[in-house]
Amino acid sequence: MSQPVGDIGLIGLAVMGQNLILNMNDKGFTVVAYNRTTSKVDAFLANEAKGTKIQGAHSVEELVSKLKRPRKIILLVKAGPAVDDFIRQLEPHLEKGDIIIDGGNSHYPDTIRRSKELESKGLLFVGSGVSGGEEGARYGPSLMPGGSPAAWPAIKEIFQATAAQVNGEPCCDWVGEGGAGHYVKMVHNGIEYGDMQLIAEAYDILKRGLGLHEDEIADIFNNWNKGVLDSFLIEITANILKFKDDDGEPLVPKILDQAGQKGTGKWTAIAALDAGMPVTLIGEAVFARCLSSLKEERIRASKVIAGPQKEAFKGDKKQFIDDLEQALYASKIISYTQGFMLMRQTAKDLGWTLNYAGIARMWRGGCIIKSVFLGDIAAAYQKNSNLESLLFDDFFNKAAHKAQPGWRRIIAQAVLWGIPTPAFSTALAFFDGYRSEVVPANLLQAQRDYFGAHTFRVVPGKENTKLKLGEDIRTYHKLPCLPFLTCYIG
Ligand code: 2AM
Repeated sequence: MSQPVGDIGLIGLAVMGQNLILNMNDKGFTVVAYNRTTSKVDAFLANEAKGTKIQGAHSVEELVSKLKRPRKIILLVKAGPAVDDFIRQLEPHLEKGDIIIDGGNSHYPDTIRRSKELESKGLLFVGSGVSGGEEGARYGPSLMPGGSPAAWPAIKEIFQATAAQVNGEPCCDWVGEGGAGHYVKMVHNGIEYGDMQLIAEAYDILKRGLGLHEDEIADIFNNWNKGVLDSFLIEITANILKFKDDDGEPLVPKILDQAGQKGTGKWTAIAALDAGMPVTLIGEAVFARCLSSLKEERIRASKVIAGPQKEAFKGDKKQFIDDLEQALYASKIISYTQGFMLMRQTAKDLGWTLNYAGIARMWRGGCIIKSVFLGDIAAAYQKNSNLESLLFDDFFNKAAHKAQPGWRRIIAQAVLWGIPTPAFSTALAFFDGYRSEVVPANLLQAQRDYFGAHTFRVVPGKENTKLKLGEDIRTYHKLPCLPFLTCYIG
C-alpha cells in the first residue's frame, strides 16, 4: 500500500467543512475529505476541490488509512449524537496519540466528557471553537482549540496557518484543557449577543429618541467605526442601515422585530448562573431576544399601556451622539469585563489554565466580534495575566471614567423617553455595584436570618455586635430593642 499523504482529515462536507478544507488546502496542507453521505465526497472532488491536492475517502477506514501519523481528524458535523457516532466509528482504526478534533458547536460539558473518555483510551481529543461562519472558514476563521494538551504541538502549525491573521499574528492559540475551547467559543457567542444588543439599543435611541432617519444613523455608525468602537459589527450595521428596498425605503424597519437564537447566548447565561458570576449584560441580551419574540403580546400591550409623553429632544444633538458613543463603549467594556470574569471563575472551578491575552487575540480577527478593542484587552492581560477584571487595568479604568458622564446622561434620557435600554442599563448597574464598597446585601442577610435563621457575619471591627453568629434576629424582635440591634448588624 502506498504511503499515506494526508496531513489532516475532515469529516462533514456541509459548506463550513468544505470551506475549511479549501482553506487548509490553500495553506499547503493535504486534506482528506469524508462525509456520511459519500455522494457529497464525489461531488466535492468533482467541483469545488477540482484541481487541488484534496483527497477523498468513501469510508472511515479509508480516511484513516490515508492520514500520516499522528492522525488528525476534524469533525464538522451536527453537534450532538453525530459527534459521538463518528468517534465510535473512528476509534477502532486509530492508534495511541492520534487526535480527534471536534470543530462543531458542541456544548462544553460534552467536550469535557469526550476528552476524558478518549484520553483514557490513549487517544487525544480537541474541542475547537470555529468562528466566522462560512466566509471565515474559507479565508481565515478564529480558531479556539482546547482539550488534550499533548495534541497542540501536533496541530499547531495547521491551525495557526488556517486561522485569520491580524498584524501577522494568527487568531488561534491553545485555549486550555478539557472543554476550554468550546467554553471560550460559547462565551464568545454570548459576548456577540451583548455587542449586537448594545448596537440595537443605540439604533433605537437614535431612531425613536432623536427621530433620525436610517441614512443619518448609518453615517453616525460609520463615524463611530473610525474611533474606539472600530469593529466588524459597527461596520456592517452602517451598511445594513444604508440598505434600501426596491421602493427606495430603508429595509430595516420592514424586518419583523422578533429575534431568533440558536442557544449559545443562553448557554453562556446559564454557565454564568452556575458559576455565580454576574454576567448581566449577556443575560439581558438573551432576555431582550425573548421579549422581542412576544410580538403579538407586545402589540396588545402597546394599545393599553402608555409610556411617558414623547417630548422632542431640546439638547445639543452632537453632544448627545458623542455621549451615546461613550455609553456604547463603556457598556462594551462592562460586557467583556463580565465575560472574562466568567472565564476566570470557570477556569478556577474546573482547574483550567486559560490564556486570557491569547483569547482576546483569537477574537481580534476572523469572527463576528472582531475589533480593535480586543487588541486593548489583549494588551491588558499581557501586562497582567492575573487581572481580576478589566476595570483594574489602567487603560480600561480611565476609559470607563471618561465615558461615565455621557453614559449616565444617555440612560437617564432613555428612561425619560420610555425607550428600553436593558443592556446599557445593566452595564451601568454592574459598574455602580462593582465600584461600591458597601452594597445593601447586609439587609438581605438580615432578612434571610429573620425568616430562615440563615445567620450572618458581622463587619470586621463590629465583632462586639450584640447578636452573635447562630443567633436569630427573631428572638430579639420580641424584645423592644430591634432598632438598636439592626444598627449593629450593618
Ligand atoms: P450528511 O451530508 O450525510 O447529512 C452537517 O449537517 C454535516 O453533518 C453534514 O456533513 C451531515 O452529513 C453531517 N451529519 C449530520 N447528522 C449526522 C449524523 N447523525 N451522522 C453523521 N453525519 C451527520
